[in-house]
Amino acid sequence: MTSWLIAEDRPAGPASPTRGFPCSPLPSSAGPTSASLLCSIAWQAGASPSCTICPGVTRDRREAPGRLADLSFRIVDTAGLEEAGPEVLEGRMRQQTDRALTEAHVALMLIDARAGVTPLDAHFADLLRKAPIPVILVANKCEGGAGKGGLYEAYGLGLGDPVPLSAEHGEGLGVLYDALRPFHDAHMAEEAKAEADAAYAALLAAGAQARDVGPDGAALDALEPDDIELADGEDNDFAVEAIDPRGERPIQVAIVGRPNTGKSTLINRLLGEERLVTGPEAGVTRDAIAVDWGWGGRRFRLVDTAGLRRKARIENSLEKLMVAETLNAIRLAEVCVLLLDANMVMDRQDLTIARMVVDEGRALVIGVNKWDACTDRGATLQRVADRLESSLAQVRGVPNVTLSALQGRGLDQLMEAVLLVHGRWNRRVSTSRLNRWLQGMLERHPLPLGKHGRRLKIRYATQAKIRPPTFALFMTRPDDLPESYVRYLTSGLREDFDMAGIPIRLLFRATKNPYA
Ligand SMILES: Nc1nc2c(ncn2[C@@H]2O[C@H](COP(=O)(O)OP(=O)(O)OP(=O)(O)O)[C@@H](O)[C@H]2O)c(=O)[nH]1
Ligand SMILES: [Mg+2]
Repeated sequence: MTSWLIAEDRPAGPASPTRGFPCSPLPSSAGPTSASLLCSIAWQAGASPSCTICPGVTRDRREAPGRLADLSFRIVDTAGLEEAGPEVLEGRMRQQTDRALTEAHVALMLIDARAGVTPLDAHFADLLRKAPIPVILVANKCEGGAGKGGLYEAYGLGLGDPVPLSAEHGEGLGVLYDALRPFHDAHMAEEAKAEADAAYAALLAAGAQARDVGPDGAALDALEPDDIELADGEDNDFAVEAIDPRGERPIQVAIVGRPNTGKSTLINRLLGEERLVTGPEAGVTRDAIAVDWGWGGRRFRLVDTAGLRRKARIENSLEKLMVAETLNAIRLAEVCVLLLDANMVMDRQDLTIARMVVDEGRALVIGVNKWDACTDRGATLQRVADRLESSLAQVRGVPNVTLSALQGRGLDQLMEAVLLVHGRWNRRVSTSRLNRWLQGMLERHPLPLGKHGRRLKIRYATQAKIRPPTFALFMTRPDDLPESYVRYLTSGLREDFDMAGIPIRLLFRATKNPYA
């Protein structure tokens, strides 16, 4: 797929909410932005990148699939191009942009045509001219013929003819299409060639295998690729197998926690590259960023999230949006890793986040990070265990793993725990087993009398849903069932069907005749 980078002069301005494109993420104090272009295109493609609507927000690079008529591509929206060293945040944001510049096939530089060419535009045009990537200059905010002055000025930037566009109004996309088409075609031709090479290599490999197992032992040394006939579609299968041996969807894992606990560092370490901006400042990450990754033969979609501060400390609408985005990431996740700082484990905010995860019915793993810097390991582990027992008893058995994202320790154990809870979260219990189990539970502790003086009866149970495991129980007078009995059943299910640490849901349904 062609990959396009969108860059623009985006001084990290003070964040303030703005009106704007319904699905417009981020930046630029200059108004409709690269991000609104990203969204405009991605949105037309039917994709819904998770977006916020504040300028100057993005720090990481964000990616979304896009489509413009028949062109499909991956759009990468970047933070600014400020020149600074890695010791400051802007410098680390810039590193992300530089990396995106080396990976993309073409860069789109956006200027605000109504504001005209600014000195900053000239500066960035200079930088992009030196970058190893073709550039298309886009003069944005040209809706209804506005911004003509800026459009003409843009010729002076030395980046070729500017494309007049209005990202917000969706005008000028045809001209953009014409500008992009040659890059798309060139890339497709390259891909076709690479595919042909891969198919050729696969044919050679198939030839080698055939020689190993040939029924008559005949050597196939002289075999040419053209001599081997593949059944219809077989070559495609080969390609698919190489990418996705099990044909499974990636397991969606959100990394959540308070600010500064090492969430982004953890994902970088797992990926083995500096994909996300990290740093000692609290609140570095602002967008939920998803990256695909493989481990142990499985595919994962790791989602970095903005750190969650205590509700009382959330001051502005930007933070509220960040919280909303993190919550959304939790809802979309299958497993959530709650990352703690080993020197400040399990304070109230950690517990609040853990409860959010459980209430949303997600599987939870607790990662005690910064173990390398932990001053009292024994006390830390004791505190984690005590707090889980006292405040999260409704999901007894949540695994916790100590790790150091910085040093890359404990990562395999963390991923094993993720797979373990994912398996439990997907647990399915057969109806016959479930009802045998239910009879045993009812015999051990008979149901109490209902408010009308008759003994309650549970007649039948079945698992209605997995992810999280949800059981429907059909009974007389469900409203009379005491909470303690619900807990008895839930913890029995958890223990007897190996679902430790998993939120389990019980739905009680009234049978038709309460007197039966
Ligand atoms: N000693 C130690 N420091 C770590 C470890 N993991 C992360 N850090 C440091 O903790 C700081 C915060 O790391 P980030 O990865 O940016 O934290 P985050 O949770 O993504 O922070 P926000 O995005 O602000 O929520 C950085 O200075 C990291 O170098 C670790 O395992 N050990
Ligand atoms: Mg972060």
